[in-house]
Amino acid sequence: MNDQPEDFWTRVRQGWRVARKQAAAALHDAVNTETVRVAVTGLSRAGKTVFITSAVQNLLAMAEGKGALPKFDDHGVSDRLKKLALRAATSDAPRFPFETNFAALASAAPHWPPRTASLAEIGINFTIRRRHTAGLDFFKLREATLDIIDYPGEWLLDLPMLAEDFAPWSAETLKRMGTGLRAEPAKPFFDYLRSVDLDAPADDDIARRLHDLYLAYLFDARDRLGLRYLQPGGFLCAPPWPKTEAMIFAPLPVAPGRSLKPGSLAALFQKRYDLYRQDMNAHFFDRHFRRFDRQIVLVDVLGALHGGPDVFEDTRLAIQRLADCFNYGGRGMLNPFARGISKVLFAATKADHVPERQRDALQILLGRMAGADIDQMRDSRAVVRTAALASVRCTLDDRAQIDGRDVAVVRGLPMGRDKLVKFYPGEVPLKPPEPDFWSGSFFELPVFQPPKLDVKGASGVPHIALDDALYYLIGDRL
Ligand SMILES: Nc1nc2c(ncn2[C@@H]2O[C@H](COP(=O)(O)OP(=O)(O)OP(=O)(O)O)[C@@H](O)[C@H]2O)c(=O)[nH]1
Ligand SMILES: [Mg+2]
Repeated sequence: MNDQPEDFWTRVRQGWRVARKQAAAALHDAVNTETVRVAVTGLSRAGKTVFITSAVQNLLAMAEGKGALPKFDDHGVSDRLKKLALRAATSDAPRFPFETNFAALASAAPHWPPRTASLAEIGINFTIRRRHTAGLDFFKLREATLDIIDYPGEWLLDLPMLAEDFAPWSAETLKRMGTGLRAEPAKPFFDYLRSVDLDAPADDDIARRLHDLYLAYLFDARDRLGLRYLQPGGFLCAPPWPKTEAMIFAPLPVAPGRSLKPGSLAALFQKRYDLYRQDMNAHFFDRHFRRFDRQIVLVDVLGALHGGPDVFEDTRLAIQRLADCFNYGGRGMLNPFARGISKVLFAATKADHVPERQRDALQILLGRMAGADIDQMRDSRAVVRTAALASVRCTLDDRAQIDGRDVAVVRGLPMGRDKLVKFYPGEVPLKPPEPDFWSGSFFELPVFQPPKLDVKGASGVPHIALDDALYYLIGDRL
């Protein structure tokens, strides 16, 4: 049916109005909304979940004008902030259980949130007045979304595996297993391995036995010895895809470059190792890790010192390997993961275990643990910094007499105790310590009870330098 001329022009006018509105909305969105994705990474138990919980609660308190994040006040962010709201879950990832985690910290008997078993994400929407509006209302308010994800620290250490084939990965892993603290828990695995013919046709029972013994070693090394550089991380903490037979493998002594006998155990494990890397890449690194703008790598430096020479060396190696993976100028293959990342912060956590005087040393030591790579990264596209922080400050600075000397200490309530104790952590060295450093008794490290918090979170969570870290990461985008 043909339009009457007046109907036709009415529709043209209507269409034009709709198109104009849509174009204005699209322009408004393009100009006034943006998303900043911050990756919070770190080895297992480094303090990622606590960092995110405290950061979110303190941002909420800052929006209420509670002065929870002084750095944001100093830079006028709190004044310009109109609204801050947590975003509902998206279909991208399960929501970070912020409310449950905060409730644990703020309960009548304060306790720490549980270990993370899978990936979760939280989004925070900021409605904020622009610094400069050029006098136009159109530009007055911006919407910025901050996305933060949490995941088990174990998965992170699969990142270096992406650049390593089965033979070199096996060689390196078996070498580490044969030395230091690891040798004892690894013994049953090595004993059985010696009885296995790697060129014989693959046998399911042998494959499973090797895998089980390797798993037992990994768990023992993590839970009893406190070691962190353990791969594959998906063996210790279920990976983000259903576990299949393809995950039944272990490192084997196969010569790099040698072609493996088809159908043999060695060939089967090599195939499964490649499948594992493909899955980890597709389900975690490619889907989540790659899309970040900013990166904070949390490191429990004090825990590493407390653990003694093997644990310290293990942590140092892990941090160095990770720094290498984030290095733009370094290994080409991994660069895509860091493609969009323009700021990186390496932060030593739990700095409330040491008095103020020693927090600088903690930061310097962390920089040196990351090795030369961290300095190379400074020259590259990303700005890299180091920091020492406490997401939840559980102690106060104090002084005590030790062996007739007046020393700086911290005072806090160890978990499960009813009296505050003064605690002298020992001197934090400025560089990875020499062997004689470990001969003295060093670094007692109690788990402190979180401080009493307002359940409604009105006044935020006490912290040390969390505001500096957060402002460095996102301040320029607010
Ligand atoms: N005193 C103090 N202890 C902290 C702080 N942050 C973390 N901790 C301690 O470190 C433990 C581990 O912190 P989490 O945040 O759960 O560590 P994570 O990196 O998420 O660990 P995974 O989920 O196992 O990878 C906590 O249970 C606390 O005992 C802090 O700021 N101060
Ligand atoms: Mg966690």
